[in-house]
Amino acid sequence: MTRKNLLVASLSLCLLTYAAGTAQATSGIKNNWKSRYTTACATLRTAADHCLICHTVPDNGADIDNLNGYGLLLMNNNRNFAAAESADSDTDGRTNLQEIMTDCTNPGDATSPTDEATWGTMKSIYR
Ligand SMILES: [Ca+2]
Ligand SMILES: [Ca+2]
Repeated sequence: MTRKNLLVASLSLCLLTYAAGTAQATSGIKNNWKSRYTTACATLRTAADHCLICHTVPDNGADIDNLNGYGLLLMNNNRNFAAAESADSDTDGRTNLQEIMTDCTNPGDATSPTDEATWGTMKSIYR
């Protein structure tokens, strides 16, 4: 193996190792989030799979430049979910925990619609 080939092989190995480490870190917090909120609605669990609970750009969880308010709060609290639950990160009038566990809305997006029927909607169907 020539010296040049050895250098190319070493650089490739370094890049692969870095990429694997980055992917592992981002899937770690996604899995931790889904483990904590096991009964969160399917819409939010899918959003978590694509990094959209904490980021504004899908599938780009390694980039902290696109964190939303909820993602920033988690980052500043060392990824402590409990510490972020009582806050209203997107200032839409609902706490992060309420959005995740009750309303099925994104805690980092003030305009996220819910796909879960509210009690008022259900009552109006049966009137
Ligand atoms: Ca909120
Ligand atoms: Ca929201």
